[in-house]
Amino acid sequence: MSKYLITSALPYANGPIHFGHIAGAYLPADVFSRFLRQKREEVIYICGTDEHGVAITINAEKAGVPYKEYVDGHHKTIKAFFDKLNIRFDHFSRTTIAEHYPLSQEFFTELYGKGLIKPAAEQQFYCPKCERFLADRYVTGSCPKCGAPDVRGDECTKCGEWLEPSKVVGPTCKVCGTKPEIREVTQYFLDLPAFGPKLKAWLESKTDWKPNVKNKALSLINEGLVKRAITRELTWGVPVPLPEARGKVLYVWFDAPIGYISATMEWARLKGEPEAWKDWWFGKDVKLVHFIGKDNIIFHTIIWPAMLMGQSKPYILPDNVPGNEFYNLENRKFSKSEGWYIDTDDFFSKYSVDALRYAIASNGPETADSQFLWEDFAARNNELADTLGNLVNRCFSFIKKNFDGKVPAQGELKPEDKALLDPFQPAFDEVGRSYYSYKVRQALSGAMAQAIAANKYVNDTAPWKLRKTDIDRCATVLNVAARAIVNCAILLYPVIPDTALKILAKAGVPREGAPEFKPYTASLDNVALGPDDTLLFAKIPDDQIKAEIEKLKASSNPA
Ligand code: B3M
Ligand code: ZN
Repeated sequence: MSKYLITSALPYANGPIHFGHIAGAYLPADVFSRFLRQKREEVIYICGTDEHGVAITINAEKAGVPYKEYVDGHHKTIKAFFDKLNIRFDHFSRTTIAEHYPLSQEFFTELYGKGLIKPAAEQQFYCPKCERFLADRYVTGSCPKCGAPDVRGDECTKCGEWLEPSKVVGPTCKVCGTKPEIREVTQYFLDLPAFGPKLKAWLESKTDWKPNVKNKALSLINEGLVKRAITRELTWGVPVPLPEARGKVLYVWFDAPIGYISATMEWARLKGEPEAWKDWWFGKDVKLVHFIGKDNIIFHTIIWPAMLMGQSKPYILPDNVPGNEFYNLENRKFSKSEGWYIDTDDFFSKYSVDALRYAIASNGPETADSQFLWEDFAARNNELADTLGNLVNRCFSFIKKNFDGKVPAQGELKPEDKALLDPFQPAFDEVGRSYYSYKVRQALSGAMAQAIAANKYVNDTAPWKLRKTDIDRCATVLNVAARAIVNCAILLYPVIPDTALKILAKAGVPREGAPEFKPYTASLDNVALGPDDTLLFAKIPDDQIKAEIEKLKASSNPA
């Protein structure tokens, strides 16, 4: 038994999130933590919204809303979206809670005290009209590489060129349009090169990481680490805890990962054990696992571990950083502003959450970019309806009709019964190994193979015929089928938790918390089925999917 401290990247409280985020950092973590709870491991799953940074201040200003009010709104929307999708955190916090500021400042102060953060002068744009320094995205101009107009100061959104405000051609202040002047300003730099050898040795010791994550991190080190400015001229954020640094805040990427810890502190405080967070963050036996998208690799494998290494308190380092690739929508990036998105209220008024979770998980961006395709979604939904839904429905309604609603007692097992039931133990072993190693696609195909086998078993044994010719054999077949159904539900629980629990309730199986991840061995003889007769999944007709695709194309307005 181990203890697992699981996190998902903290989404910016700067707009709604979409299925692409879900596929990359949230569903995989939810599946992993649900599975670990089934294995009776000790788990906490922590997340929250990332509420600082220039992208947020600009949008709040544009909306004419105070920063706090702006992030409050998005925090709520994002939380509700996770609830809807059954992403079940132990705690969902935010980086504007009371714990977060002093903790972030402590991280800075420790590194500063050790000389691992140092001030240096930098040339920066200053808007004389707004009377402030312009952080990266407050400067706009045209891209020096592709010439695109109105690009951001930090990155050309057209050609992807990595920019600095000083490289932009014809710079103007994004707020008032004034041409800014260059002024010298002091910023504070994290000395990443000082951590290079230690980071490298630590990364090289990781034998079970995804190759894409480990290789990316090591190649960044091999290319040579540079000092990074970790402060900004802003009024929104964690103030730099130095008297000479008035008006500066910590760069959002410095304080954001500290949010994992402050959220755990808040979780502990709310449950009335304010010190309990230390059992996790200082626990030598705890495995810290950060689920992220690939664009966050550098922060979680280099900068954040360096920040942790530089502390004198005994923080643990990440045990693993399962980074996923991107998940698009019908061959393009999800983009609400470009009309290339799915209206989630509309979606969930028609389709099931578990069908979506299943579709995303069976085709997740584990090793390469993947995407939501409407046709694929319908196929996965219909696969669930045809395999699992149909199996459950035919067996249980047959039992209700012919055996008084109780699973009939099992007689002696024949070879074909054993051929269905015996493979469950190896299936649990194999599917379990896949879940443990973040291979959800593989886990799902192993689990569904059992559901397919169970369907075939019911077709081949044909209990509806046996009812007239051999009622005892009919009883045994249904008992065996019911056991197979229960086992399939347990195998699939991490991905389709609601459905799995519904199936267990339909089967009259008692449970506490997540169903334990092992073959179900208790007798089912004469167990009364639950009262619920509703169908698990409705099939989606082809023309409905065609209409969805048409609707998407009609709303598209490429910028
Ligand atoms: N908010 C970036 C993102 O949402 C950032 C992640 C923070 S994780 C500590 O992709
Ligand atoms: Zn200005």
